[in-house]
This record gives sequence, C-alpha cells and structure tokens, in this order.
Amino acid sequence: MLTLYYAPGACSLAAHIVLEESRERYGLERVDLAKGEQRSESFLKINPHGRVPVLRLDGGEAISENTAILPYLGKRFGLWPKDPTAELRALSLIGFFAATVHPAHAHISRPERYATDPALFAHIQETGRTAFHGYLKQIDQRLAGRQWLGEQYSVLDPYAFTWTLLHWLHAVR
Ligand SMILES: N[C@@H](CCC(=O)N[C@@H](CS)C(=O)NCC(=O)O)C(=O)O
Repeated sequence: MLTLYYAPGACSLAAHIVLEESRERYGLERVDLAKGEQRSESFLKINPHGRVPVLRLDGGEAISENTAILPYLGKRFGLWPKDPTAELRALSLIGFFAATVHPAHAHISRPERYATDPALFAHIQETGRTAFHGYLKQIDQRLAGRQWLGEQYSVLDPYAFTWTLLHWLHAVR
C-alpha cells in the first residue's frame, strides 16, 4: 500500500488529490509543519531534506520530490501522457512548478531562508509575491481556452491547483 506523508495547505496536496481520486487504498501520515515536525529526528530519517510530500512505496521505500512522485502516481493511475512529446511537455511543466513557481512562493512563506536580517524579510516577501503572481498569470495564460494543462486531465492539474491554494493561503494577505 502507498503511504503519503503530507501537511495541510502544503504542496503535498497534489499527490493527496491524485491518491484520493485513485480509489486505491492508501495510508496518510500527517506532518505538522507549524510545529517543525519535518525537522524531527524521526522524520529526517524518512526524508533528510525535511519536506513533504514523501511517498512510501508498497515495498517500504520512501521517495521525496513532487517531480518524482507525481509522474509515478500519474503512471500508476492513468494520469500521465504516454506519447513521448506529451510526456516531455508534462515534465517541463512539473519542473517549472517545482523549480521556479515553488521557490518564488517560498520567498513569501519563508523569507528567513533567504536572509539573516529580519529587516529584509518584507522586501524578500514582496519580491517573491511579484514573481509568484507573474508565474500564476503564465499558468493562467497556458490554460486559456482549455480545461486541462495537458491534452486531458493529468497530475499536472492538481499540482497547478496547489498553487492557487497556496496563493489563497499566503499571497493575498
Ligand atoms: N522540492 C520539494 C519541495 C517540497 C517542499 O518545499 N515542501 C514544503 C511544503 S509545500 C515543506 O515541506 N516545507 C517545510 C519546510 O520548508 O520546512 C518538492 O517539490 O517536493
């Protein structure tokens, strides 16, 4: 059975949605980010990066990173393109989400990771907010006139939805 280590209001939501819609039985382990559980000794043994999501596979191995977890779940549940060019586009978008959109958001939610001087935090957050909003607009443009990011519903869509949730939770304040 697959088990997802997740946190409410975090990017683990994408894998959570996919698992929930899969109708396959799966386990859930909640990690309380506000309490710093991601940095606990026991969780760092599961993911030394101290982040969710982590997917524990049927055989017990724990795998981190949305860029790995989402294509894996997509292939398992028929939510991943089979055509090589469509797969290339999907990987390109997942990479953009994980390596560009998410770090922009981290400037808003965790400015202390980017400067030691608290006086700079507001500026870092503002810069992150501007970048994050710009990326959301790019995603919107990509969706213009279509229902899904790919040719059909895929793991890309719940991943994109995650940004709207994070936007609502943090960026609009
Ligand atoms: N590169 C990782 C990043 C995961 C990540 O940053 N997750 C956040 C939640 S959205 C987290 O666990 N934050 C806890 C922390 O930064 O301490 C991925 O894309 O899966």
